[in-house]
Amino acid sequence: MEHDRVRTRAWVLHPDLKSDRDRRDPGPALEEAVALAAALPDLDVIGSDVVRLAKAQPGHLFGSGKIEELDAKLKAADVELVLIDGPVTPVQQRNLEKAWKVKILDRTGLILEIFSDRARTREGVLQVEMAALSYQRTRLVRAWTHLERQRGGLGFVGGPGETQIEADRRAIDEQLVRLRRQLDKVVKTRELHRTARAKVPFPIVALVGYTNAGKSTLFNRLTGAEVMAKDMLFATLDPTMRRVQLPDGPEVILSDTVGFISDLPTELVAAFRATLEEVLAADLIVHVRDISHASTEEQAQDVEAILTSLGVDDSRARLEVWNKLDLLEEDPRAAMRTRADRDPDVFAISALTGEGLPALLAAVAEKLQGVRREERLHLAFSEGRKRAWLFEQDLVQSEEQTEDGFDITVLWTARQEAQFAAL
Ligand SMILES: Nc1nc2c(ncn2[C@@H]2O[C@H](COP(=O)(O)OP(=O)(O)OP(=O)(O)O)[C@@H](O)[C@H]2O)c(=O)[nH]1
Ligand SMILES: [Mg+2]
Repeated sequence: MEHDRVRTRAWVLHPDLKSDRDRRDPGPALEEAVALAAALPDLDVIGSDVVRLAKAQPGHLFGSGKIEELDAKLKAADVELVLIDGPVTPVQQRNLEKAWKVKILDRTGLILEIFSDRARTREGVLQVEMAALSYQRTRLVRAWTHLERQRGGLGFVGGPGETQIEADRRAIDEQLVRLRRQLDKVVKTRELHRTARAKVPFPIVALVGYTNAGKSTLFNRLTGAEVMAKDMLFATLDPTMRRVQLPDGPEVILSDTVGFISDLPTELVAAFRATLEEVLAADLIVHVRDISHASTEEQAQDVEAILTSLGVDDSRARLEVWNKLDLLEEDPRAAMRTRADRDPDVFAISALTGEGLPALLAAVAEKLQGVRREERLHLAFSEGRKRAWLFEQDLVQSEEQTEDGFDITVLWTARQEAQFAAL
């Protein structure tokens, strides 16, 4: 007998909606949905299908013929959970659960489950809980008319259904307020850490990118750290930071972050905003892409859109990394190198074999040089503490003593200048 946790037999469906303007290539989309499902422990993905649809049916999402056909399949495979890779309304969910006698989870629900499984820090746990509750709250509202009918109420305002929904909603709101308070406390503690970190002289370099692009592998390779790098979506959730000495360059702080994905639930973006914004307040953003992936262009666009929504604009120093070069055949690999070479801000690499890393590191050093400006300061003798800080941070290029103090030439980033001003 097995004594490990009960495993759930799951099936993945990707609705391919003809009416969807942002329709994704169904093959890779289904593959990604299966990988998402596999990212949850205790799930066995038995099978998967793309379901072509002219448009979503309000009641059951799929047409009746399709529902019967799938019913037979699901029964034969003894499926208990169906993951639908897209939005499913509460009404559609109920109806499909009844028709197939299975549990239904939609894409947002699945991503929330994964995040909840991965969260390690107190902050991460609280953020995921808040996101899940906010999501539940929207489902309550939309389920309302349906519940009214279920309970046989007349459906006018003030009926028994509304009272129940109102009560549920209030309970969620109260819980959200409690979580928010706890989170604020955690964030305050972290701010203390951040102030400590602000004293660190090094420029900050943030690795961002689509989930599974290879950020943690690159991070590990550059820092010698053992951050979980796995062929698993959302392996990394909480940001990790490490010091790295660039060859022929400054020491920097490298940060690894949670991966992005298309249709990232808005509740999650909202919940993780504070953490992400802090990470993204870096001096240099390095966008890591899996260049061997069939949907690499779409993934890059999704990442760009999320970065923009988080307030990272074109003014920020940026590099793009085309990772997993080793997975390409020889000819496309050579072509990719040539294409990357044409753009001074693009680097083709393999985090696995180490190919292309020296050039990338040199570019990081050079970019950081670019974001640093030279400035002349005059400090009075009484400002010894400030002067000491500049030396501690290794920002001083040259110094001359004058009658009333020091003329100092510094080389610093805007972030370092702001730190100096706050002293
Ligand atoms: N062949 C090859 N595989 C790579 C390379 N870089 C990363 N991988 C693999 O890709 C998978 C994902 O790598 P991770 O480093 O965990 O990706 P990530 O971007 O940190 O993913 P999340 O934390 O989920 O956002 C792992 O199986 C890695 O071994 C590479 O250059 N070549
Ligand atoms: Mg990672």
